Amino acid sequence: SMLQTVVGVGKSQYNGDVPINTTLVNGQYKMIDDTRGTGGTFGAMAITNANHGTSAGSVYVNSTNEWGDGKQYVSGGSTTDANGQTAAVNAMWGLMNTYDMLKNTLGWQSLDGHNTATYIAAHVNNNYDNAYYSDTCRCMFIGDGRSFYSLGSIDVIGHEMGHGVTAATSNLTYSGESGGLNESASDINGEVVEAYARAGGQGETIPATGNDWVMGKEISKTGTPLRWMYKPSKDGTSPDAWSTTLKRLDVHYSSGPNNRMFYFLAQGSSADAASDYYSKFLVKSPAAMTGIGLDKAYRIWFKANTTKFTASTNYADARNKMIEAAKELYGKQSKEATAVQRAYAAINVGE
Ligand code: ASN
Ligand code: ZN
Repeated sequence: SMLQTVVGVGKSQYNGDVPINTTLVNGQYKMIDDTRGTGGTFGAMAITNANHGTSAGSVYVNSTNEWGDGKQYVSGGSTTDANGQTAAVNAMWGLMNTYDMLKNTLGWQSLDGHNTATYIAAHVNNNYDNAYYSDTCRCMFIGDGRSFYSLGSIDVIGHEMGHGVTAATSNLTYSGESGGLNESASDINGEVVEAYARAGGQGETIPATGNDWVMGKEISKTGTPLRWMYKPSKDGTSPDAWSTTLKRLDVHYSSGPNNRMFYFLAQGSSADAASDYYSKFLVKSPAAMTGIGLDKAYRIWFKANTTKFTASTNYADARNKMIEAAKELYGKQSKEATAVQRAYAAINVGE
């Protein structure tokens, strides 16, 4: 390639000083990482400044290779100053780690598996309390937040980019039970990227620890997460187990039981923890189960979502396809396949 990739210093908001890849062009540094992804809108992975609009804007440029100041963006401040760059640093760090987790652990290149470059646009809209993925641009937009801090924590970036992986593979329809599974796929991706990043962002396995099993704690001004994977009902709305009414919920709540299944699969559960919801649904008491660790749990999930799920997969299908994936990866009689079965039984799907 014609571009020269260099390593800059980014002062991130959530992860301290981080090494970020940039590109030196005619004496100026651009927030383009030419080592991750090809093609796409900017020819390589990039971070842009939406500058309070809703389109991508232009790639960040700086006269030195030191970026940001680690502080929350202040509304009304210049978006070309250090404060404006901090959101870009958050974005590049999250995106580098998302890319590396997928590639180094699964051999999956970028979001589509074909290494098509993606980008993140920071400072979308004004005081915007959300972040979102768009499949049109294969990119993500990050708001500065008002009731949240800037929505660029590792788990949020891993979540949004996870929508890109799902869009390129199973393409789970974003409503009903499949929508809940789509959201859960993104929460799972967010936590796995978090675990990978916290362990140093290297290696071919997902570390067993490092993630917090809650979504959005870092961006929360009160310290209260958006979602609790190990016990979704802590948000006051998400169910802990599947039921026939699940499909009517917003996808950010119907994701709950699958998130909990994934937590049990990775981490295990006591009968007590697993049976919390039965006070509400009074079905039966599930057995305690031993987890198989985050690495294996994620490999099974990823295989199922990228090669077995379809747009209309529901919880019952997901359970069957997850068992199939576990058998293919670890053997027909494997403890991993049994663990998948138990984890789904613990959320009232199958037995
Ligand atoms: N941040 C949200 C999400 O990725 C945006 C949305 O509601 N789709 O789920
Ligand atoms: Zn989502």
